[in-house]
Amino acid sequence: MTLTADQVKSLVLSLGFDVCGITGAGPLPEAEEALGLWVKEGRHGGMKYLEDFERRAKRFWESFPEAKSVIVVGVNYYSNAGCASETKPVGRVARYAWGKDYHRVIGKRLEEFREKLSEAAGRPVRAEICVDTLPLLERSLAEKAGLGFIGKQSQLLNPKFGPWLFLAELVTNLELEPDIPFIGSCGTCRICIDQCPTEAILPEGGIDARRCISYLTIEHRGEIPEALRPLIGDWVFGCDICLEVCPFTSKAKETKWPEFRPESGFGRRLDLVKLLEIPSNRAYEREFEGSALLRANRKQMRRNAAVVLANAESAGKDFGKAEKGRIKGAFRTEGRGQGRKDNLSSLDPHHLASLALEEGFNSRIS
Ligand code: B12
Ligand code: SF4
Ligand code: SF4
Repeated sequence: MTLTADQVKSLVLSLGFDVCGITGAGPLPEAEEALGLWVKEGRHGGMKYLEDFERRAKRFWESFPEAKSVIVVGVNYYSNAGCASETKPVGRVARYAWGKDYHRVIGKRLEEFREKLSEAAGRPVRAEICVDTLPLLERSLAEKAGLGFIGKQSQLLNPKFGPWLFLAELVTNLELEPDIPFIGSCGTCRICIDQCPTEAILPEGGIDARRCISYLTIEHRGEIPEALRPLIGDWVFGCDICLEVCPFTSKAKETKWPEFRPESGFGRRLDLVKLLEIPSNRAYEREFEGSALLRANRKQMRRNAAVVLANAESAGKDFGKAEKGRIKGAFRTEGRGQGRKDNLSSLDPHHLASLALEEGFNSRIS
């Protein structure tokens, strides 16, 4: 049976995906060139895997010469579940990591879709699943598949859900009628550029990852440049500011995927003392199993926690004697800090950050 694009989209939506668009298979030379220039300017920071993107993309398309269509799906992960105000030391987590790891959840649902696709076609269909896992430029593909346009903060802005969609794809040998690319623009708006605390968004749109809090707290392995630390505020994992302030967020709706609601994971804030008291890398991996938080390792999280605590202290927050004692204890018992004779009278920002950094980033702060 020959499947039509409309039949495929109905199947996708029946599986709970929120939006679906279709575009032709094959490389995206203009977008890849834009990525190449961005990398050449060093804006990718330490994300080495973006350096040979074009070669990997070429190899992928060569390995799948019969690919005809890319089915792009979007999953609304927005949740506005409230939470009580906290007096204990906490760090904010970007919304995409509140619930379960989206790679796993969406990957599983796409496997189901792949099976159903073959059933509906009455023959085995070749289909490769991508949730950040193949060398595909997902936002550019989504734009081409008519799902929205790329805003200045570089997120895909969807007319129904705003910037709060996860993107994923199924590359298939089915020949399906493609959608018309979405045409849209931010116009003269520059709210995200003005509101980004680290000035990471470029005037012409796109970001310099080296300044982006999301990059610094999740992808970056070394120390966080001193000048940027105070600007990180209370973000311990990722950052949502340029999505929150975007006028397209007025379109946001509560997710219908329970997996992405805060109660399915670690929620919107992490208890920093509990985080610091996790005794080993293995215990850390066990604790965050199944969460996107695991993208940052324990060393990175301890560094982030130190920066957030230092910022809170600078802002005049007093956590009380007991919590302070636990924080200092958590740093003292770790690695090179073991057995330290420190007698910290406060959570001095520089001292605290240096304790965390000494644990493995081998950096000195004057
Ligand atoms: C690397 C990466 C990051 C990096 C760099 C982000 C970035 N802006 O590029 C860091 C770690 C900072 C990051 C952060 C976040 N990320 Co991220 N990230 C990616 C990843 C893996 C690759 C993105 C990439 O290629 N960047 C390279 C640069 C060059 O992209 P760019 O500047 O936007 O340019 C592109 C387009 O604008 C366009 N373009 C630009 N100029 C031109 C010119 C021409 C002529 C043309 C034709 C096209 C074109 O083409 C370029 C390539 O696609 C994608 C998944 C994927 N495989 O696509 C997820 C992805 C983009 N991230 C995602 C998310 C959710 C986030 C965060 C919101 C998470 C958080 N809350 O902390 C933040 C948002 C920060 C921000 N403002 O971008 C989602 C975005 C979903 C959406 N609706 O858009 C994706 C798609 C993951 C997913 N599967 O859902 N991310
Ligand atoms: S995620 Fe945060 S730091 Fe990164 S560009 Fe957006 S507002 Fe700026
Ligand atoms: S805040 Fe304004 S400029 Fe930034 S992405 Fe949204 S619409 Fe575009």
